[in-house]
Amino acid sequence: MFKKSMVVAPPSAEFEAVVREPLEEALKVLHELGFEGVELSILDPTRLNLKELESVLEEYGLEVPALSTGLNYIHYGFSLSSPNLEKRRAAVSRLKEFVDLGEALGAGVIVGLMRGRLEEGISKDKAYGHMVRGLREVCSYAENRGVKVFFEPLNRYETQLVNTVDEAIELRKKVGTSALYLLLDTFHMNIEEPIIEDSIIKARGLIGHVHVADSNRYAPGMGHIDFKSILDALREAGYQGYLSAEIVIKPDFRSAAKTTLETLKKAEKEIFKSS
Ligand code: LER
Ligand code: MN
Repeated sequence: MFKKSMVVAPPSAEFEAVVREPLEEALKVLHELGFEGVELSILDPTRLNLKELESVLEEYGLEVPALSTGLNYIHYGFSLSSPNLEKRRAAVSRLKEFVDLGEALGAGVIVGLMRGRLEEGISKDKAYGHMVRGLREVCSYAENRGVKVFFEPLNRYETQLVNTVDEAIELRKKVGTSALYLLLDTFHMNIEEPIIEDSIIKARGLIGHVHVADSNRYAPGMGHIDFKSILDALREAGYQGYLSAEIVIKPDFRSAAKTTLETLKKAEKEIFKSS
């Protein structure tokens, strides 16, 4: 059985595939429904009151498997591959601040949108080089603190830099660090991977975190992804981390969270019964 979490962002977040509710209310609902964790999507980790956060996490018995950082690209344009030196520096130092928070919470740090999109005035090779150097700096900082960095292949409509599992494995070799793991997101995989299950198996040993969403990015169970088959592949690949729902909320938070859990638990029951 996999542990489950959901991505929760501040209500002001300009990204739709997340829960946007006041944190404490969101944690209460996740706890009541039976989630084990919460993935936190945060803009500025240095402005967070760690003591307060730890106490509310403890109150609801929730872990934080991962910290989602992409709002820093969406709201501020911080990007590891930007042609603008200031934006690249801001991305690296912000990711290091996330590593500090990750160390305190026992959470991994996600690099998704913060690798950036290919911007005007820079070649793909040059942007890729910036991304690799930025990741090296962040990963060596993370390695020294025992924190994992979760790099997420994103579909081609969100970035031109690293869309597939193959490309992410190649990137990992180029960065040359043991702190870098892959974050597999079923929504992106459904667009980019020829056969999702085969790509999961290929990533064996390197899977650090998993985002679940159905084909339409609604809750698992609301589209046409076969979660039994996906979870079976994750089990076969030896993955033991979280399934974290990063979904567009429809019709409302509580129902979407319930549908997520029901779908994943049903799939798990079938897999673990047959193994
Ligand atoms: C972030 O985890 C993600 O999946 C991206 O789609 C953000 O745009
Ligand atoms: Mn994702």
